[in-house]
Amino acid sequence: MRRHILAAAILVAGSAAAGAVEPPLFVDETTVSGVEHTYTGGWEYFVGGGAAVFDCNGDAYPDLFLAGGSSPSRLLVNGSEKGGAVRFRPASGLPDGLDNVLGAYPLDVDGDGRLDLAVLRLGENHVYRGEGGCRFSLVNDAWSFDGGNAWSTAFSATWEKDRDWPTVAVGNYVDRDKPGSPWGTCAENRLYRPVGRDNGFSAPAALEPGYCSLSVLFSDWNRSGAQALRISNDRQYYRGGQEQLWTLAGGKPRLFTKREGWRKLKIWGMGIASRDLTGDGYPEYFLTSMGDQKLRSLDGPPRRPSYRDLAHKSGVTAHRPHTGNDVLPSTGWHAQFDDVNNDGFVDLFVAKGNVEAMQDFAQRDPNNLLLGKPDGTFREAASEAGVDSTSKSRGSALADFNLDGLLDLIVVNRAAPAQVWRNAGFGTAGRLGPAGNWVALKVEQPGTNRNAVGAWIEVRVADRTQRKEITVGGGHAGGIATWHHFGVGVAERLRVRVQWPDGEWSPWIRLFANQFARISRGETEAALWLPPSMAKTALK
Ligand SMILES: [Ca+2]
Ligand SMILES: [Ca+2]
Ligand SMILES: [Ca+2]
Ligand SMILES: [Ca+2]
Repeated sequence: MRRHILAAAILVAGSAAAGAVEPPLFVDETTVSGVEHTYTGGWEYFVGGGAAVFDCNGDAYPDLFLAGGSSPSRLLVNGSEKGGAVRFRPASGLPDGLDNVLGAYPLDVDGDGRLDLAVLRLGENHVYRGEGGCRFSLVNDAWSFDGGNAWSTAFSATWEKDRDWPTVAVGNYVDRDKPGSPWGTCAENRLYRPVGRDNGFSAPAALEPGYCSLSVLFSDWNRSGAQALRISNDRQYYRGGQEQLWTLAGGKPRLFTKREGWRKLKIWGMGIASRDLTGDGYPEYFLTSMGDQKLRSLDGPPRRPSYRDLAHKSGVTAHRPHTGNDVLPSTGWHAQFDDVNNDGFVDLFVAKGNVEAMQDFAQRDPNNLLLGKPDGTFREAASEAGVDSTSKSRGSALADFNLDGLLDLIVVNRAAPAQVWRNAGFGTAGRLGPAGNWVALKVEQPGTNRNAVGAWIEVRVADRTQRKEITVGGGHAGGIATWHHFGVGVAERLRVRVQWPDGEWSPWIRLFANQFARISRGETEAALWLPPSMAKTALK
C-alpha cells in the first residue's frame, strides 16, 4: 500500500516517473536494540565517532564496536535472530573504560581467521588481536606497533605484493603541540610496513606533508594490481594543502604530481566511499565535505590519476538539508555505497551533522539516503525511508544485522544517542515486505590476507555486472568487515567471480539468489551458509 502511495506521489510531482525507485522502510529499533551509546567530548571529538562492524565470535552475525570519545567506547555482541528485531548486548572483551577513542577498523592482521581491531585514539593508538568469543588482547608490543601520540582520525590497510602482513596507514589531524595550532599545524600521517611473518611492524615512515586527514583509503584506482592511498583532508586547518594520492610502487611512498595528471582539489574532506558506479571497472570515489559533496571519476584512460567531478550530474551533491527549514549548507561525514532496496543499483547513505555550532552551516542537518537509479543518477529518499535524523551524525554503517538479506543501519551521533534501524523492505513496522533479491558473500583465500583485501568481486545478472573492491579503510572513523551484500532485483540466479589480490581470476560460480555463500580460492563452487534459525527450518 505504502509503496503505491509513494509511487503515486512521485508521479504527481512529475519527477523521474520512468526511473522511479522506491526506498525500503527503516524501522527505528534503537530502544529494543540495546544500543545505548553517545559519542562525547570537547573540540578534539568534534570529529570521529566511528562504528566498526565485524563478527567477533564466529557466528556470522555482525557485532559492533562504537567509539565513545571522552566516554567509554562500547563493544556490543549481536543477539539478533534471523529476520527478527535488531538486538545487541554489551560485551566485556575489551579493556574496561577504553577511552579517548575516535574510531576503529576491523581487519585480520595476522591471518589467523579472526578479525583484529585497530583503534584510533587521541594519544596512543591501539591494535587488539581477536582471540575469539569477542575477547581481545592489546598487541602493540607483541606486534611492534608504535601507537604514537597523535590525534588519529583515519585508517587504512593493504597487502603489498608478497607480504604476509598488511601495510597500514594512519591518518592524523591537527598537531596541537605546534606553535600557532590549530591553523596550519597538521600532523604528518604514518605508514607502517610489516617486517615479515609473525615479526610485526617496522617503525612507521612519515607521509609528509600531512594536511589534517579525516579519511584514508587504499584502493586500486587504475587496476594495476597494487592499491594506492587516497587521503581526504580538511581544508579548515591546512595551509596550501589539497587532497592526496600516494603510490607505494617503487618502495618509497610518493605523491602523484600535477605533471602525472593529479588535479588539485580543496575540500573539507571528512569521509571516503568507493564503488564502480559507471561500470567501466574502475572505482568512483565519493568524498564528504561541507557544502557540496564530491564524486570523483577518472577523466580519461587510467594511465593518469586525473579525476573529474560527477556529483552534480549524478545528483549526489547533497549540499544542503533535503528536508526541514534550515537552508544553510550541509556537513557530511561517513558515507557508504550499498544496495538498501536490493534492486541491483547501489544506494548511498551519508551521515550529516554540524561540526558543533558553526553558524554558516545547517544546525538541523538530516542524513541522506540517496537511491541509485538505473540511469546512474540518485534520488533522495531519507525522509520516506525514515532515516532523516537531524542529530549531529558522524560514523555509521549499513550492514545486515539480523541476516534477513536487507541492510540495516546504525548511526553514531555526537552528543546524542546512537540510532539503530531495521530494514523492513517494502513492508511495514510489523511486517517484512519483499524487496528485491540479494546475495551475501564471504570471500576467503588460504594463507595470509585471508579476507582477500584488494580483491574484486563481480556479480553478474544477464549482461550487467556489479563490481566491488574489497578494502579496509575510508568512511569516517569506522570500517565494516562482514558479508559483501549485493542486490540483484528480480533475478533468481546470478554468477559471481573474484579477481584475487594477485590478479588471478576465479571461475564464474553460479548461485541462486537470497543466499549466504562463501567463496574460497581454489574452489569451483560456493559453500552455502544458513543462519541457525534458517538451518532449523530447512531441516524440518
Ligand atoms: Ca557475531
Ligand atoms: Ca587475527
Ligand atoms: Ca538500490
Ligand atoms: Ca536486515
